[in-house]
Amino acid sequence: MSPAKYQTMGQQEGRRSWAEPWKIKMVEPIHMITREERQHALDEAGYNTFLLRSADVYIDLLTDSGTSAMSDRQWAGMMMGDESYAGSRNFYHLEDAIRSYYGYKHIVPTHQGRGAEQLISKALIQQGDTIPGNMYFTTTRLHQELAGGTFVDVIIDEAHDPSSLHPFKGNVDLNKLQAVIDKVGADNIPYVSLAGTVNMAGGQPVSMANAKELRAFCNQQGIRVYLDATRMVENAFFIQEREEGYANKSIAEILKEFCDLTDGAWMSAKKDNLVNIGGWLAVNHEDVFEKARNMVVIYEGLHTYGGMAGRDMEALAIGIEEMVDDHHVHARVEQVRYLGKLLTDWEIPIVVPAGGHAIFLNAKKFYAHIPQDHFPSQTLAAQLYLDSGVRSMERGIVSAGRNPETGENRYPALELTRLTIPRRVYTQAHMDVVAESVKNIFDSRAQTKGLKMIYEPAYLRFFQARFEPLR
Ligand code: P61
Repeated sequence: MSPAKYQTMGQQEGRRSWAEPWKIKMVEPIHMITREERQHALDEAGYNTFLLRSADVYIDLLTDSGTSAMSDRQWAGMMMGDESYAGSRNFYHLEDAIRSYYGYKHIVPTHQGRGAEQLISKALIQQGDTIPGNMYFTTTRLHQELAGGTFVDVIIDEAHDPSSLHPFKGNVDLNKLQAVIDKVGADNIPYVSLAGTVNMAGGQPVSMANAKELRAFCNQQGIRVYLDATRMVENAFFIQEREEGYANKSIAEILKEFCDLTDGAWMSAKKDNLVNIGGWLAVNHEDVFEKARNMVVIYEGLHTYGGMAGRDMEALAIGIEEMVDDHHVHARVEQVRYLGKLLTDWEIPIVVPAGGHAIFLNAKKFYAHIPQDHFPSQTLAAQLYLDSGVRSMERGIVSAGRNPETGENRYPALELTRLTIPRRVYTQAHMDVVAESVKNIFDSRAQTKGLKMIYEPAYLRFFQARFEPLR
């Protein structure tokens, strides 16, 4: 008998294959429009994937935010919405879920993550304060700045190096943190802004050991630690996989242990929590809770709904219960890795190790001939869409924006294009189509020219900026 021609992914890797811990009950048809139509759509969108209409997109890897598929239990929960203005029973379910799985005492619901960012920033930051953190995130930093603070990056150097294989590239460098304290004084640092699986670094995790060291250090200095828990479940998976002593602990146990090292968290529930809209702030200190609860009624809604409908809060509470299932997290991260393995095997430059929620193409290397001022990541996102209708997101110089004091462009070391995988939505076959399209534009990269920005909005410019191809 001749050797078999085909091998499953598991066989290729000498292991038994695994599969997602769910089956599909409802489908949403998608289709690819023609190349001419895609060119037209791209022109109309000013070469910005945020400005495309989703009907013109085939496989949508713009974001994992609010794009998850909900379970049958969550949809059933939607029917149990208690749409009372005050004291909805769904709020109390949500409060219980956050207390049980994250362990914080006081909960303030918000319409999404940036609502919670606004509350925590306004509650804690005074004009002139400094907020150190493990790499900026666009909305987080903007709210810190709008509240009068300045964000300072204290992530380890490896995070800025796409090819470093450090297992915890999200870690805080305590020497950098000490240097910030020496410069501005601990009294002018309201908190350390710590994020799980650091989004802009490529979805890179923070180790439990680092979080423990940070906590001890901050206790000595009298500084609080607040967590961006948006993708903390994925961080817990990496700790379970990579950190000594955690292999036999569940995701739920690791999540709780990590959160216990912090004073509170803000959350975009649109990610880990498996819902299409929602967010929350959860804190342990009474004084912070008091401030946030006073403000939530100005900016979001009453403190028992914070901008969400009762049904949203019910789906969110159930999503929290589902997100800690070890099989779910394993399948989610392994799907991301599957795409990463194909691309690395084909020598296409990506951020390694592959992160929790996305594969980040290293556009600086991919288009080594395009200078950063000509927007290589934005160009890559546009080319990928043109090739196959796959939508991705720029995470480079456009996202980094301008320094508010000098007005100069920031030039981030990382110039990346993000292929973000929604949870429980796409299959391995979709990943194959995406990988082949990336390869196709990689093979013809020498012919590709960069872009020129022709419209720049004042805030978070990447969302609405417009571009034109350089001829
Ligand atoms: C995303 F292009 N993320 O990754 P909200 N913290 C963290 C996030 O990832 C996050 C928020 C807080 C998005 C949506 C988005 O520059 C962008 O619920 C770690 O979106 O308000 C959101 O949570 C904010 C895309 C946000 C962007 C900002 O796709």
